[in-house]
Amino acid sequence: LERSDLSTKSVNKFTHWDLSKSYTRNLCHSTDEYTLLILCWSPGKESKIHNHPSQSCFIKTLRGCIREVVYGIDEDKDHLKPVRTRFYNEGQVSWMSDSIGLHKIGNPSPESGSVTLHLYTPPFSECKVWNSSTDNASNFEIAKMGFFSVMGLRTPQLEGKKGKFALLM
Ligand code: 2CO
Ligand code: FE2
Repeated sequence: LERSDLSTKSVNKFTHWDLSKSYTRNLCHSTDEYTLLILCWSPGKESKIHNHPSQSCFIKTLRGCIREVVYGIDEDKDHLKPVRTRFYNEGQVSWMSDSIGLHKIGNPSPESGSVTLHLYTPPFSECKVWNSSTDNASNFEIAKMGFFSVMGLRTPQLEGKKGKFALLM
């Protein structure tokens, strides 16, 4: 992923923006073994805290900057606690899995959008999402992973739903 050098044209096909959301999830490719997504982050917005029921999640920042806050679960006190914060600039790759903890990702720039490439092995269709307004570790919902676009085409019917399913973005 670090060595990959994607052309602007190939990335632009998958960049779709919706400034009413923190980010959009755009599916590029998926097999039984892995899935490739491009996420477009609105200025100054961030995801909710979530997990990754996958062995590995690699994230490469393609444009702009991304801030990641990793959380651990304090089992005794049943609350989430921030463990570290890292910034990833263009070209940098991060790795995440449930063995590390939970995280939230955001775009620290108040002016510009950011674009990230995500490689998940194996793919997952649901994850846990925590309520940002509390640090209670039990206060999570199961979110369905929505897709704002698939193979470059808008897919309104596949976007995350409200109600029973928490909205990750
Ligand atoms: N995991 C989130 C998602 O797939 C994005 S944050 O990077 O792991 O929507
Ligand atoms: Fe994530």
